[in-house]
Amino acid sequence: MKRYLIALATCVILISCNQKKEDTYQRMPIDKDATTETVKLYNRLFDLADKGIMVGHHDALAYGHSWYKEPGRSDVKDVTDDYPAVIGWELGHLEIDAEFNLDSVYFSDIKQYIKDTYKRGGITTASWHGDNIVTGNTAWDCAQDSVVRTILPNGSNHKKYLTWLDRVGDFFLDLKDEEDKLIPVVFRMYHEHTGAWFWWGSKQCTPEEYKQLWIMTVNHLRNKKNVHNLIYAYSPSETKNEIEFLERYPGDDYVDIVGYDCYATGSDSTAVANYKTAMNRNLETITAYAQKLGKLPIIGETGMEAIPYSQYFTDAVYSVISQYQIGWVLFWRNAWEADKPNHFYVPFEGHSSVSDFKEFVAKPDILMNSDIK
Ligand code: BMA
Repeated sequence: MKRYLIALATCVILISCNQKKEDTYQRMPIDKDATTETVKLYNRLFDLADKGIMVGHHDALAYGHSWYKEPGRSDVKDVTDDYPAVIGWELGHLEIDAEFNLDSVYFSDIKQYIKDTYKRGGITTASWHGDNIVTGNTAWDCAQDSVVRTILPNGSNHKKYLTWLDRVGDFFLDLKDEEDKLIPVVFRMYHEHTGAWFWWGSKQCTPEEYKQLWIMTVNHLRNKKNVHNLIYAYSPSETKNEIEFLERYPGDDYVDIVGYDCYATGSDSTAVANYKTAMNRNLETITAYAQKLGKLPIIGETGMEAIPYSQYFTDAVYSVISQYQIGWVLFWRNAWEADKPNHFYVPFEGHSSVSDFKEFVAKPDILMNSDIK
């Protein structure tokens, strides 16, 4: 009886705590047990979207064009004197218990960068190019069309895959601030799945299998691992319309943020024109959907490799995105590797697009770290 009463009291307390959260905050993420900090961040993201569009950069603090691991440095900061408001990190190889990710950034360092970012009032998002569990090769090994099937419940790799998810979950559970509270993170998982270049892509699994993979992942992290500091972002590669955008959508109960990834491919004016068309089309799709369903729209990844167009930021990006209300635009990484000298998406000191980038970030509706503190 006593045990029953204690259990009952605990339930009442938990329900009233949740009730309080729902009363205090206008919006709740899909995880009804999300930590207060996560709910706060989720609401803050909508408030910030009312103010402007945040600038994001992938791997911003770990390395940049021709440098690696210099404390406090960031190519964006070198050029603009401010950190990006949103910083993206890559979790690929966490699943196989590696010490560093597939771009050679130590997970222990990523944890510290996330803590530093949080302390500065910045926002963290993570992507995950997890290996192909069937072949042991990278996420880009997409020759098979049965990898997802083997991962789903009853599949031959299901149990093993759950250990991979456990490692990812443990990483998120290890992100604590100075008060020992969990740091909330936007997890943009199984991205670009409308393309066919990852094992979870459109030619590698059926829409139903993809949805099941997503739902299984959320359920495992949230319900089994008790990870409650995540906001889930759905980010296909650019799509033609809402029908394609939603073909593999796991459902509104499993997604907080809707976005897309889109790159300018090529370097001439046609490349820029095509990019603007694709950006407009995808922004229309995601903002309309977000508006209808109360989700936050974002641009998960974008960029023009090596930035051959010196007005890329003000013309190709700003002139389009400023017409929409979105949370952020995240530019892809500036590779540090000597064999990838042209793999960069924001300018570094001396690059021909520096002044254009500065003009872009100075727009009143473009937000950097110091604008969101
Ligand atoms: C790709 C490239 C690769 C990198 C991968 C994961 O777009 O930048 O060099 O390894 O993302 O970050």
